[in-house]
Amino acid sequence: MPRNAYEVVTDIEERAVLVGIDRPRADGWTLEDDLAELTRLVDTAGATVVGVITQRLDRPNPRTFIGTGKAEEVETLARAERATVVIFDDDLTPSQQANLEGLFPDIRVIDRTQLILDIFALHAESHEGKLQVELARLEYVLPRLRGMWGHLEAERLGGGRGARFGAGESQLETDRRLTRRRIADLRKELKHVARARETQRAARGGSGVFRIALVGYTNAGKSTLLNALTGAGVLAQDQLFATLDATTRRLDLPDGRAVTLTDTVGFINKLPHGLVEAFKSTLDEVREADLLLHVVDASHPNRDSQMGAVKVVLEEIQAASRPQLVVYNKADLLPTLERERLAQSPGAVVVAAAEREGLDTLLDRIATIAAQTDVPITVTIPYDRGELVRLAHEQGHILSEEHLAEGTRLTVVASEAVRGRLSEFLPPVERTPAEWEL
Ligand SMILES: Nc1nc2c(ncn2[C@@H]2O[C@H](COP(=O)(O)OP(=O)(O)OP(=O)(O)O)[C@@H](O)[C@H]2O)c(=O)[nH]1
Ligand SMILES: [Mg+2]
Repeated sequence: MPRNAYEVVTDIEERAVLVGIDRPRADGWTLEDDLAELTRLVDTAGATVVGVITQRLDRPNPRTFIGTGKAEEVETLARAERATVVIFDDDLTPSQQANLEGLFPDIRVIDRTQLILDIFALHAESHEGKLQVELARLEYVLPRLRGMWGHLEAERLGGGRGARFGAGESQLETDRRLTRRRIADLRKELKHVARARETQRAARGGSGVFRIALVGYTNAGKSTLLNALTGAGVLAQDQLFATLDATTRRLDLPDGRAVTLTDTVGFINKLPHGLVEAFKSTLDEVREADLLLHVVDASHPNRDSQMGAVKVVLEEIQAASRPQLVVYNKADLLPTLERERLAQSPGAVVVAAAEREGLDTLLDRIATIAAQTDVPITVTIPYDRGELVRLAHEQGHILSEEHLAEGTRLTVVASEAVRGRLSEFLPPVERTPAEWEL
């Protein structure tokens, strides 16, 4: 069977050897954290970790990433453990990957990014999700295509002898051309598919309904929280990247206001850039939300680093400036003292979504935040336009009401849509000096 980067890692019973590099880090993650997370990813992909090799290294070897001696050690361990795949925690360049596969040709060599792409491929359900994943995978594969002459190409890329291989080159060029064409087609189709959802989203945005997006590290409990708050019934399980598709549900707040709540794909440390790009349209929901609920697995030993990683992704998708409420979840797994300490932190609430604990406090906080964004308007509605007074009563929140000679004077907090209907009865705008100059 030809070995290529399209293969899903779980096609056969995979036995994996992990390779991690111990190097100076500034982001709060340790080698052990990284390897524990990589093990979780391997688990989620349905494979088994049969060995781990680490190396202290300040700078990766440009040819083989790890040193040559270390590569031999990897091979020895992999053979002893009958491993089918070697997984590097760090990104390999296409030539490093090719060179390593050249060293042990019957064992696949992949990196963390490819493993994450494989998991996404396994979990993609919707048509759009599948297209997004295929796009990300092909973008990843394109520079790694080696055609049927992979070993020769590998040597060339690795700076070995030889420059061009006639037949191999042309086969490779065909593969590349086909892949590029498929990428272009996928982009086009994705645009088309995204348009329908775009229209719904625009309608929700235009209606002035307050929009909330759940964001957070993968497995933090976002889907569990959506289910607990809205009875959405989406998949929630102890797996990384269980959710890929965005789901939006209506949520009724204690003050009677209806808002929308959207659950979407989780983030991870070093989330492959290609995936962020491919999921752009899904993540628009996050970028345009009025409030982000940042769901955190408060019981996770890497809680703070995970929060940092979420911040990095939010920055990457230009959503870091959205208003945020931190939701420390899985409080049932915390010692009481820690729970109380977290509850004191400003801009945060503590819940246990799976136990339905703390949800009332959370809803009150959301209601308060949503209400802060309201700007009341005062309108005087003539008595022959009673339907607008009714509209204000039904869909707005009336702060005061007076019956004057010229009509009903209302001060009301309402959605943009309702404000629009009432706007013709706003008092004439008092213009500021700056506006006079225009
Ligand atoms: N103990 C405990 N477990 C919880 C709680 N909330 C969620 N979980 C568990 O955490 C795991 C992940 O929950 P999900 O809701 O799927 O997490 P997610 O953030 O949607 O994860 P992805 O979609 O994979 O990114 C599941 O096994 C849940 O049962 C909680 O309050 N307490
Ligand atoms: Mg989920």
